[in-house]
Amino acid sequence: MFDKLRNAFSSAVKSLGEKELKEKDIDEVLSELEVALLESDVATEVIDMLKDDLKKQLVGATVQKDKISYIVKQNLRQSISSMFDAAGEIDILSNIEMKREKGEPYIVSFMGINGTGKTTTIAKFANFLREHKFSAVIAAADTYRAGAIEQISEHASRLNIKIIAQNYGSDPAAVARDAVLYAKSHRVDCVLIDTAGRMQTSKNLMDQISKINKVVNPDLKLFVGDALAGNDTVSQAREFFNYTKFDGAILTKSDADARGGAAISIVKVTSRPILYLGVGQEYKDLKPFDKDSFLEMIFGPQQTSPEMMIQSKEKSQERTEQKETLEEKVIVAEQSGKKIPEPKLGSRDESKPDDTTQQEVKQEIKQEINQEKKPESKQTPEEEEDPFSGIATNDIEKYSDLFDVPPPENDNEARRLAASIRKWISDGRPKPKETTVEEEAEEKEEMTVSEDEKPKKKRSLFGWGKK
Ligand SMILES: Nc1nc2c(ncn2[C@@H]2O[C@H](COP(=O)(O)OP(=O)(O)OP(=O)(O)O)[C@@H](O)[C@H]2O)c(=O)[nH]1
Ligand SMILES: [Mg+2]
Repeated sequence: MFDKLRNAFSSAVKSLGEKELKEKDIDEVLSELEVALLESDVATEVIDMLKDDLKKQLVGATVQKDKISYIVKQNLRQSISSMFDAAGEIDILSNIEMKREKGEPYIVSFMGINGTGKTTTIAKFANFLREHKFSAVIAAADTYRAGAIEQISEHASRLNIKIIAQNYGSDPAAVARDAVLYAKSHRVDCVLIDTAGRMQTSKNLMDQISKINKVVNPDLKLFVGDALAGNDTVSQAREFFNYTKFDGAILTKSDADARGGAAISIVKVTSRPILYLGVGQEYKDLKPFDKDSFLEMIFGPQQTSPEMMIQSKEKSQERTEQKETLEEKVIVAEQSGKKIPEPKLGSRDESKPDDTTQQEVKQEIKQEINQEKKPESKQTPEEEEDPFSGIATNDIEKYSDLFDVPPPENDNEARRLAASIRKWISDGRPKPKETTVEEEAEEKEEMTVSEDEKPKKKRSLFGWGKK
């Protein structure tokens, strides 16, 4: 009887405690996430890369057992968020302004595979520039695809913007150069270069685009990717990046039935930022990319996970949320070696100097967690983890013999049982028949066992009824 009880006690203690994360634990959580990422159009190759990164970050981390899923998910979200941050931002309007002040045009080339939306995006971008009081000239440098020159000319005429074009088959780099010369001589703020999306071979296309870039040396080389391209996005982005070292990307067709995971693929493969999203077929349908709303679209709102919600039924919602956020920060701090995410609680100074060591910040966060825990319990952390801490083994043995106690089946039962043993000790270790009627009534009141679960024997006093 005693061995069984002791074993059950120790397993109850373990389940309350911490665990070192193994690859297997992370795989379990990631298998659910993988489906969600695939459904969001993140390329499979990129999902594998993200999984590997996450394992490198988390394997060996010590986490609360019941929070593994939450922590893995939050770290994935956090590492994608950091990836976007690391790609940086480009303030195009300020850069145009700076060039204007020097009396030079700001040159932008748009490149991407056929049909991704280059020409449409140029028209939207010209409209966006006009709204910000910048003038533009368009270079019709797709001299390959039939209809390409007419298409961009139509947009230019609707927007009342100058276009520089030559015949089909002429040198696109020469068209681009003419547009730049026009901009310089007419003091136009911006040159927007439309390029072909397909040539006889991919190599021809890449050579042509490389030549344009070499001749006019754009201030900004933009890759136009299609949100619907899924797995193809990776190979497209990689190939264009290898040839052109583009500075940023625009993701089109984000309004269509796509969840935008292609943005993750592009940033992961190229470490270049997504600058704008195409969200429709009208000129106004170009929106600056916003990382936070994007992450929300992919992962849902940043809040407690369902398992946290369940816990919060036992504790107050607010306390649980605060504790999870802080514990998450510890894991990120310990494992990623990256800057600790800013607190959501507003409790720490956001302007903390950059040279603050990880160790100091970790310590600070741990203190926050401990402070959070204090009002709830006066016990030490060890005592919190082990409900039987401080109770002598022979008291447990005696109690189990006297009251014929079966092993607890979960953490709550273990806690209740430990409390009952403590009370029994403080009452002077009474034998079963010594228990007074009042005491029995009092203890019964503490129990939450339903009528049909109530054991018939005296051991029902100690509440190990199944949930
Ligand atoms: N729904 C939606 N459609 C878009 C968006 N951007 C472009 N399109 C459509 O995508 C199609 C192709 O757009 P284009 O601008 O011609 O694409 P392109 O990259 O210039 O294609 P090529 O010239 O063949 O290389 C057109 O029907 C556009 O209207 C967008 O953000 N949302
Ligand atoms: Mg085009």
